[in-house]
Amino acid sequence: MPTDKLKWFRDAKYGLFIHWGLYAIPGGEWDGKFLPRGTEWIMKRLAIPLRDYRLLAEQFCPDAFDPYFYVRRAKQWGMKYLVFTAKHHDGFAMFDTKVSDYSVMHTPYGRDIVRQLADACAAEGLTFCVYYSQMQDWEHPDGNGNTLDYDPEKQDFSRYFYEKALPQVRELLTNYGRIGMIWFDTPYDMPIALCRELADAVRACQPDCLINGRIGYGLGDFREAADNSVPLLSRPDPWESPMTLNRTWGYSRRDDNFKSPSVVLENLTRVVGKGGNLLLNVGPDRHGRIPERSDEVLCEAGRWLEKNGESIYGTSPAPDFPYLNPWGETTYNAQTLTLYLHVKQYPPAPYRLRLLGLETPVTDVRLLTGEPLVYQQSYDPARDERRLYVTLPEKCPDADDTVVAVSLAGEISTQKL
Ligand code: H79
Repeated sequence: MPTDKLKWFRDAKYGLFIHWGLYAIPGGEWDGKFLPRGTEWIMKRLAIPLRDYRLLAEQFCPDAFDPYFYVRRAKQWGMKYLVFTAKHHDGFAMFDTKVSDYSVMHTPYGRDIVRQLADACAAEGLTFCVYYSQMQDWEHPDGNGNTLDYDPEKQDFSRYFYEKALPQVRELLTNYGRIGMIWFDTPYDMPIALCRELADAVRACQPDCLINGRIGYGLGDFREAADNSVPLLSRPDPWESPMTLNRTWGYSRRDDNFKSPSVVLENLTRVVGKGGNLLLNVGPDRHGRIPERSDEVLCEAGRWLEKNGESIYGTSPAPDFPYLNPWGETTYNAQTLTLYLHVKQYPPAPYRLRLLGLETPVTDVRLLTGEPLVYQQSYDPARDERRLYVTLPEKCPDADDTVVAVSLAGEISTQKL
């Protein structure tokens, strides 16, 4: 039997995305102009010429960067893998590359960030993954996207591909130990033959390294949802939802629109309940510091996960229920035949929850903390409707998400409308 290289990913459920590069220095502001979203796009969106943008490299000196802090925090936050932007669309490599001078090695800091994070992840037992923007590159004369400095008519994309993208991807997969996954982005109009060549190169270097769906043309190992999007329906194959904590991936000096811990948990249970992983982003500042509010929110969500982790990790995709539940989401463990009800809108007196459409007989209902709950399961033949009622304690045990564990007599099945 071949080993299932997707197993770690299937089990992980929750990962940390880190967007960090030169764009952390302006943090969304340039010459009095301000970019409200997507600060990592500042060069392109504010039409900054490459000769000006590249001067940021002379200022890159993150005095507070500590890879172990990131990795330990990711673990404390309940995350099982880390994806780091080795190179974003701006083309600047956060690692030691031999094929370009446009890298962290040519800054006052002068040390390989990818190496430090890879080593810290290996030491701490977190799966290390890299983001690499394979098509857009606003520094290379033949990369995609920089129409300000370069004339698209004169570009030869394959030159960029063979001179920079392919060798850099090989460097990442050769020099940093085991890479759990390579996260490609925006394939757009990259020729399919080159996408295939890229996938083959990854597999030749590290056959177990996963490739995300944004390599394009279905060549990846799993499907990537659109940025900041949660699918409506459950999918049985592995997939992932990448999401920001505020409204930007890169650091912003002004964006304070952070999700609350409760909204983070709502997104996590929604994604996990439909069979996916949540990849949640932080954007460190120019010093290498994680914004304080990001840390607070993720710590609180992490404390919830410490208590309620069994309702997230090790769960499996389940069939959809026929209706949205006004009280919250469900997750399911196929090994233990347990359905978890995540109660976010606590019902008013008489504190009764209703779940329609569960066909499998229920054998026991209790709070995740162990307290047994009164329940009633019924079938109404006139309506052809299956109902489960659960009576909750009067006092809400956890305002962020109270978890109810429903034990089932067999594999879950649900009614369709
Ligand atoms: O790396 C993050 C984004 O920079 C990248 N994908 C995630 C993971 C991405 N590349 N392209 N896009 C997302 C789609 C285009 C988004 C844009 Fe915008 C809308 C570019 C300009 C307007 C986001 C919002 C960036 C600036 C404002």
